[in-house]
Amino acid sequence: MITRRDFFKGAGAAAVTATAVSKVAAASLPEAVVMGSADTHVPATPANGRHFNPVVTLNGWSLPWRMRDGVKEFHLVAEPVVREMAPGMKAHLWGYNGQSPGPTIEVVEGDRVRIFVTNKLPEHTSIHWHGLRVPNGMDGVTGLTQPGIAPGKTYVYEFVATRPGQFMYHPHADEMTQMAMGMMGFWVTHPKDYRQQAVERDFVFLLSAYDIDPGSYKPKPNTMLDFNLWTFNSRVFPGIDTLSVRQGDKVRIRVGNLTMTNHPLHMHGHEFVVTGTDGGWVPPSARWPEVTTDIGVGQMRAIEFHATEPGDWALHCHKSHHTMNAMGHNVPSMIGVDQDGIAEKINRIVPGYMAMGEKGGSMGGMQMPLPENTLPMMTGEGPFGGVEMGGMFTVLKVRKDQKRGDYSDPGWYQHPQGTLAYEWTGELPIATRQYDAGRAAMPARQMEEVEVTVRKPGGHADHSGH
Ligand SMILES: [Cu+2]
Repeated sequence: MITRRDFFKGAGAAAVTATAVSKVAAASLPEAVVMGSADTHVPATPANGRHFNPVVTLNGWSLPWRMRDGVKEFHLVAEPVVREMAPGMKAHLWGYNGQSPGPTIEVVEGDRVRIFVTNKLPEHTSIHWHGLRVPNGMDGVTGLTQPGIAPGKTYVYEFVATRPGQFMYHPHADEMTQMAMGMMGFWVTHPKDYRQQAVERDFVFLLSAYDIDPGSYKPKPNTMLDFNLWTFNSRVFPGIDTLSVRQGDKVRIRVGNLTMTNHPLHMHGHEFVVTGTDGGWVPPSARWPEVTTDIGVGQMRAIEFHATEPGDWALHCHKSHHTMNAMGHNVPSMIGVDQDGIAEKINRIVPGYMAMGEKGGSMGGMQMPLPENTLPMMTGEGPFGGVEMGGMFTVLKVRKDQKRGDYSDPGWYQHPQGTLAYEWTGELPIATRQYDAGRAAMPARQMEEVEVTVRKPGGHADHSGH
């Protein structure tokens, strides 16, 4: 739900020092809309300006604008926020308009855009429009193209959005701290003609990483590499919403990486093509199929595919330590070590120590209750038990009956008979197992005979026939 708050009531304290904004100028500021929840908000059809097909920000929202004399005016407020990273864990971050990441900004190629940026942080900031073509003085690099925006002040950025595509915004001021604290947002410039490169579902999210000690709330801004929470839009599994689509939909997923390492994003069940980067659209003749695409630091990728395969398909970073939450890091390997009661003993000397299971790291091996505001390192319940994942992991849900414009979670996939892996009990089940509905039914007995025949060395069966 969007909570609209009167900017001047909300900014009472800041207004005292806001000398940059005169009373007359302040009266003409667009309202600063604030988001109170970390749910996915499906944007409405644009009320004014040139038509476009809005994107869906995973666990996020798009910033409303005001049209004034043909200029699209947005108001971003840089401020401390409380972001729920998953149910059971809240992080005290810095962000924009109530959340981290900030709202997605959507404009159309050719739009004149004016963005008011109010700083409610305890230190100066600026905004750089990553990938956008802007006049040099609008590039937002503190010290190089502008002074930092002091606490309490409002700056105005104004330019014409030209090249369509996917972009990001983030501070170019005390960057290490401000990005480690969650300051970033997605930007989409839609093509002039909304039918160009149109898809049925267009998802966007940013990759960000945090170092938040178990039991605490604030990220450590000096961490260079050893982050322990790997997120899609400052959410971790199982707190990340599903990507729910209708079978047959053409789907685009646009991802930007503002962490300090690369992320090979892997999708199950479908192959896709990389159709765009933050540098533009890839010419069709230069595209190739993938099931994993590596997204480097400061890079963006747009991938596209036809969601032809119904089911619940994992979509995740392929670095396995990026699909776990904070508790799993800096823990020695105890595989094969009998550690009965060892965690309790060590805990008397090293509080917070958690033993990794002797048979691996699964939940059953955990011997310690979690500190407050801490997520289990591998978690999430599926229809068949624990998913044992965290971090950068979510599920692409492809359903035949998912309605157009419906992004809600359709629940767990019901696998048609004969399409589910099953436990071997010594013989094939009596019921005929059909992998493909189009295939002719074959009694189990007969299938067994075929198996036996093809496995016989030098047998009469011709392998090429199967
Ligand atoms: Cu990763």
